[in-house]
Amino acid sequence: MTRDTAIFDLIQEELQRQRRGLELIASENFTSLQVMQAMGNVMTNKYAEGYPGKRYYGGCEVVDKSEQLAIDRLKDIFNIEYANVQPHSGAQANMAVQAVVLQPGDAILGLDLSMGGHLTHGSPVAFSGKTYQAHHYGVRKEDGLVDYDDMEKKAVEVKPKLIICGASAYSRDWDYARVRAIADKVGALVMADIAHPAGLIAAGLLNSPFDHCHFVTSTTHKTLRGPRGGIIMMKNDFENPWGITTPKGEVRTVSQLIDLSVFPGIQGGPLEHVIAAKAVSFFEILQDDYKVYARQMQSNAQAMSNAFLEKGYDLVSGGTDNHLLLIDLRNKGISGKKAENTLVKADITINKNMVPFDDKSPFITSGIRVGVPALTTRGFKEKEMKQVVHWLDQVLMNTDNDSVIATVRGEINEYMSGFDLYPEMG
Ligand code: DSN
Repeated sequence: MTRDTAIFDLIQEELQRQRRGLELIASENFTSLQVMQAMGNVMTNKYAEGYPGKRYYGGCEVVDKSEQLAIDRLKDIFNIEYANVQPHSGAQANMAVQAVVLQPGDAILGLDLSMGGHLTHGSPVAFSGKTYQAHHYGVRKEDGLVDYDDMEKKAVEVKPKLIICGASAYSRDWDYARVRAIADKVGALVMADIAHPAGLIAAGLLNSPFDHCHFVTSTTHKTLRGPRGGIIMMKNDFENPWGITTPKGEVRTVSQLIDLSVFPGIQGGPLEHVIAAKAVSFFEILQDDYKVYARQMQSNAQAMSNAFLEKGYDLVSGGTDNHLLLIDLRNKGISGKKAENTLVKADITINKNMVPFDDKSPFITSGIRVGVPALTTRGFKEKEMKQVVHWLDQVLMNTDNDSVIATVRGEINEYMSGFDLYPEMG
């Protein structure tokens, strides 16, 4: 077969891009080589609609074992009763849970996207906002922390069937017990989307949602450092409160409904090659050195936070508990868009991000989000974080000075050559 050099050349180009730059996108990471190898395997050839032991195709005996291993390892990581490892992404995980709990038009309550929330938590441009009647709580203007009083007030007003906690641009921990108390008051169920902090929760460094939230969803590729994908978890299974039965008239458990919601509800054949890679990443998380990595992520984010504060940057909520920072650039007179576009010229990748009570559009934004999972994987520690902030500041203070930007890029490229990334790939 003729080799597709166009694509393999681009893969090489992307490897060089990842190697030479500072990767600060809070939702990105570098998987281990074995996670990546497990993703490119013969299991991609296999159809396996259904679940281990209950498939619609023959020849699933091997992928059954691999998927079961992924499920068992994930259950071990979080000490939980139920896990579904098939969602192709975090969006599908959230969609599957919502499809179990909600009927079209039902009310949901999630953190506002412009305050750090996520598209799948009821944004009008996403399925959740189009299908359900979405309401939002926010963060407090005075300190940038989630406004649980606002959540409670809205919950009492709109009586949501589902309250969603979790965020994609929030640097503080969550009070899951408070969320559950609010939900109980109005008869709602709770879904925690821990896509961002999952790795820190796995390592016991942040509050665990499992004792308080009925459903917990996550992606696997952010702080968990696995392949791109989604997962759904429950600490305890329970009988469905909607009286849904099997064809034989037995009341289904909620875990059965979630399984059915993922397949055949919203997905077809599971990506068994990705599930194998999820299993490998779960194996890695169960090793002691993952805890060391997670602790380093948290220390690095704190070191970065202190370095930004020393240089007069305005951090939403004043700092961080997790792996990311949200920086309001208004006092520096730069938009998020300008910052993102200029930093990338110096091989620094971040994303522009709205800040709470932003006066700019999502295409411009007043802020940027920076995160440390990827650089921590590269081996960066607190000392290197200070250097990173120094470079960011130099570029942000010289957005129209191409010579300063080029000098910073040269320094970064030289520096990064001292931190291996996939040396086996040549
Ligand atoms: N797009 C992801 C992030 O960057 O946080 C969330 O889905």
